[in-house]
Amino acid sequence: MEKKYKRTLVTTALPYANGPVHIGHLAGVYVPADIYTRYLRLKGEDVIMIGGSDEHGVPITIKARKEGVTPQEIVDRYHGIIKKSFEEFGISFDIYSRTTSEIHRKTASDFFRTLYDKGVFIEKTSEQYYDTEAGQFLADRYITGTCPHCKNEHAYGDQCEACGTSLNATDLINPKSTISGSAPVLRETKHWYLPLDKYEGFLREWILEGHKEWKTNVYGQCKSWLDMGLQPRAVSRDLDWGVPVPVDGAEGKVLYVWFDAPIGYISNTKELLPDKWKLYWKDSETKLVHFIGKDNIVFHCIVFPTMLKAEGSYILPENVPANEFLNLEGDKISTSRNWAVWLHEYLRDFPGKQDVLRYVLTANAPETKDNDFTWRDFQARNNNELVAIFGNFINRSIVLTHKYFEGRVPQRGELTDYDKSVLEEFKSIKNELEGYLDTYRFRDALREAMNLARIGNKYLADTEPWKLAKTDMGRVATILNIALQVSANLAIVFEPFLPFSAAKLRKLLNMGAAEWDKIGSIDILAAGSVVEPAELLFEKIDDAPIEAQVKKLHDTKLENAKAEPSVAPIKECVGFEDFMKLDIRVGTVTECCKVPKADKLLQLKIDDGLKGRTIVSGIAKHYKPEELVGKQVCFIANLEPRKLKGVLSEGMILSAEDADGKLSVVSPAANVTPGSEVK
Ligand code: B3M
Ligand code: ZN
Repeated sequence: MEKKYKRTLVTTALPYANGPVHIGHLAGVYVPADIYTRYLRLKGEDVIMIGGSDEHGVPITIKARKEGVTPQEIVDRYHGIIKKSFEEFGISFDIYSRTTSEIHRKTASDFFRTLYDKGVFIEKTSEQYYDTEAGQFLADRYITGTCPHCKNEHAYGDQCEACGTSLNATDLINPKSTISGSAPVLRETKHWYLPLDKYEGFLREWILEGHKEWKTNVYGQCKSWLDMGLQPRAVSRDLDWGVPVPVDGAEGKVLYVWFDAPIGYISNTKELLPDKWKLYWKDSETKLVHFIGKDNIVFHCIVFPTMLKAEGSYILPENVPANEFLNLEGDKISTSRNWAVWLHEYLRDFPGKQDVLRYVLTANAPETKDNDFTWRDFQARNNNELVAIFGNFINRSIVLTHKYFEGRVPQRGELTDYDKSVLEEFKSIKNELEGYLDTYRFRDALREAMNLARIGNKYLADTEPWKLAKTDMGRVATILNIALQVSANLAIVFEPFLPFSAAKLRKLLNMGAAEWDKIGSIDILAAGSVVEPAELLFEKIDDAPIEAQVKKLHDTKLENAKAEPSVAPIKECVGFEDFMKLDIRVGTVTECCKVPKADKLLQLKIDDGLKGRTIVSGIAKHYKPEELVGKQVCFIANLEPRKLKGVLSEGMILSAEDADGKLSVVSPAANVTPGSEVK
C-alpha cells in the first residue's frame, strides 16, 4: 500500500527531439500518465504533470551533420512537432518545455557542481578515439569499421547491426571516423564517474525491500541490475553539444545526456512554478511518479535516484510504472525503418479521432508484456466497442428523450426490482475504478469504465422503452431518467481516458464540469433540465481507410527489403572435420501436435529408421501439425537432447528462414529410406 500524500508530481519521459512521436510513445508513456493525472485532477487533488523534449545527445548531432544544419535547428524542428502532437492528443501537461532552455542549462550545471563539490564523483582518465583531422574526440556512433565477429564492414563503434553484437569502439577492425573519414587515434581523456557501486546498499534497501509493490517487470529489472553488480558510470562526454561540464579544465566536455535529461524534470518544474517548485521536489509529502518505457528503467530506478540521493535534498520516486513495448503489426516499432504510426500522420488520416486511438492504445496497453497494435484491431474496437456500445447507448438515450420528452430529463417514478438490480451492479464501479487507477492498471480501469456503458446499453435493450411509449409513459420516463443518469456517469468516468468525447457528452447533457465524487449517483441531472439534440460521439470506420493503412505498411516493408541486404552475412569458416561432426539424417514425420502453452512449438514423432525419436521444433507459426505428417525432414541427429516446455527434444529439424522470418522445413528432393545420412 502506498502511503497517503498531499500532492503528486507526475513526470513523463522526455522524448528525444530527433524525430516525431509515434503510437509507441503514446501507449507506453503519455496516455497512461495523462489518464492518471486527469484522474487525480478530477478528484480535486494537487497534481502537476511535467514533460519536455530531450534535446541533447549524440544522435541529434549525427542527424544535424547528415542534414548539414546545426543541432539547434534539428531540436527546434522536432520539439515543435512533438509538442503539437501531444497537444492535439489532449495530453494535458502543465508544462512541456525543453532541455536547451536556459533554466535547464543552469539547473543541470548546478546539480553537477553540487555533486562535484561534495566529492561524489570519481575522476578517471581513459583512452578514447580522437579524429586528428576534425580535431575532436569521437562518440562510439561516429566510428565505423569491421565487426570482429561477423566481418560486416559497416559496424558502428557501439554495435554491429548485422549480427547484433554490442561492441566497444576499440573492438572494430580498421576503425574510421565518419566525420573526416580518417583513421582515428587513441588519446587520453578525463571524465567524471558516478560511483553507482557505492550506492548499491542503499538501492537494494530502497527498491528491493521498500518497493516490493512496483510492477513485476520494473522490480525484476532492478533486481537483476543489482544482482549483476553496479559499476561507476561516466557522466561526461567529449562532445560540443550539451550542457558544458562546469569545472576548470573541462573545455570541450559536456554532461552525458542521461545525466542532464532527468534533471530536466526539475528544470521544467522550476520554469512552471518558480516560487513553489521546491514543494514538489523536496517535501516528503509529495508523491513523485515517473512514467517511462521499459528501456529507461535503469536510469529512472537506479541512476537518477542515486543522483538525487547523492545531492541529498530531493525526494525519491514513489513509483515508476514503466510499460513494456508496443509492436506494430507484429514487428518492433522502428524509427529508422519507418515502421511506425506517426501521430501527426494519424491526425491527418483520421482527423478528430484522437479518442479512438487513446481508447485502443489503453485497451491494448503493453502494461505487463509487449503488445501488438494492428489496424484490424483498431477498427474492430472502434466499431464494436466505442460505436456499438458506448456511442449507441448515449445516442439512444438522447434521441428517445427528444422523441418523448421534448429534450428534457424526465421525472423518475418508482424503481422496479429490475432497475434496482441494474443500479446495484453499477454501485461498485467507482471503487473498482479507483482500485485500478491508484495502482496504474489502466487497461483494467478502462474495461471497468466500458462495463458501465455495457450496463447502460443492456438496460435499454432489456427494458425496450420504445415499445412502452403507447401504454406506459410513466415507465418510459423512469427508464430514460436512469439512462440519462448513467450517461452522465459515463461523462465523468471517461474523462481521464477519452477527454474529447467526455467533454462533448457533458455538453450534450449540459452538466458542467465533471466531479469524480458523483460517480454512482443517479441524481446528477435534474428532472426538467435540457438535453441537447443528439450528435454522434463515435463513427463507424470502414474497411477502405484501414486497408489504406495496411497497404502503407506493406509498402514500407517492400522498400525496406529493397534497401537492406536481405541475405545474412556468411559466418566464419569452419574446418571439414568440424562439419563432419554433425550427424544430419532424413526422417519421416509420423505424428505431430502442438506443445501446450507454447505458441511457437510443435512436437514431432520421427521415424529415423531406428527406434524413432521425438523432436520439438519452433515452427508452429508456419505449419499446421497435419501438414507435416507423412513429410520427410532433415534433422540433426546427434544434438545433445534438451527439454523444451517439459518435452525432451532429441535433435533439431532443419529449416530455411528468409529475411521476413518465414520458415520452410528442409526435405530431400525425393523420398529416401528413413535414417539416410545427409552429407
Ligand atoms: N530521451 C530516452 C527515450 O526517449 C530519453 C528519455 C529521457 S527521460 C529523462 O527513450
Ligand atoms: Zn557483426
